[in-house]
Amino acid sequence: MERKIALITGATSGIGEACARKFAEGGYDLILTGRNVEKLKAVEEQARLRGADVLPLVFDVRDRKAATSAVESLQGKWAVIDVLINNAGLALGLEKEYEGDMDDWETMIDTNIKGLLTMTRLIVPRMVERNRGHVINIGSVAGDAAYAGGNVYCATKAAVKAITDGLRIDVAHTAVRVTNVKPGLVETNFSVVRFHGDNERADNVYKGIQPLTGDDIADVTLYAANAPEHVQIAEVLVLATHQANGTVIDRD
Ligand code: NDP
Ligand code: 8X3
Repeated sequence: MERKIALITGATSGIGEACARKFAEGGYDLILTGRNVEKLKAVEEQARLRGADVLPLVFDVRDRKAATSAVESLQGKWAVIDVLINNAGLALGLEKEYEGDMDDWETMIDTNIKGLLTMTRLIVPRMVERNRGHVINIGSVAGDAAYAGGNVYCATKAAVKAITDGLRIDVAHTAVRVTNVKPGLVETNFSVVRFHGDNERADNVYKGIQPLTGDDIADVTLYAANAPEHVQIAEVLVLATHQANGTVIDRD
């Protein structure tokens, strides 16, 4: 059977890295994208060991020119993307909105919203043309409601919901499917990045609760991708068992 191709942004860590492994095991060939060449090589190796043919692409999703030339460089089978996983993203800081760092805001908006839009705009036209494809955006429970200090990050994930819902409407005349996977607490590098490398503060986020893993989210993502063609998993909220929503978390 012909192997499908998935493109994963932010494949160098956490959920993106787990998706690379799970999709490789699931029989996909992979276009892995990220900024860190060394980490990308390591993930590429893991995916190859699991049987995938891999094409690495190094670019920052905020760099529209670099993203465009990377996508335009795709030749042959690599130009036919079956699944786009818009995963690259981050939170920076947990300050009150009136005290927040405006550079952090810009980075989150440029990555989580504009980067995701850039990849969508570059890849979905071919899906529409072929009447086949699947866009899976990694949103968040943070997009459902703001939490203290979440302000701009929560807004970016609320935007991911609106952008995902909007795309689903715009491709409803085609067989292209659109999914918003909304994780809760997942232990990855996310909190280390959020707290600018403060590991102790990052560890505290997952204290007293068994968090989700990148693999848990990758399993759900693969399930959505592999659902029968007539089934569109529009949205899925995946929480840790002792987490009720973005703010109610029962800790030991
Ligand atoms: P990680 O920090 O482990 O991974 C984030 C990935 O995104 C890294 O590969 C990172 O690359 C990449 N990335 C960040 N900025 C850019 C950029 N400008 N261009 C290209 N790649 C970039 O965190 P997660 O795996 O947890 O995060 C993945 C997604 O999941 C994010 O969208 C996040 O918002 C979302 N999410 C995470 C949750 C969690 O609790 N962990 C819960 C809900 C949603 P690099 O190493 O170069 O920085
Ligand atoms: C990541 C989940 O609740 O830490 O989007 O914002 S949360």
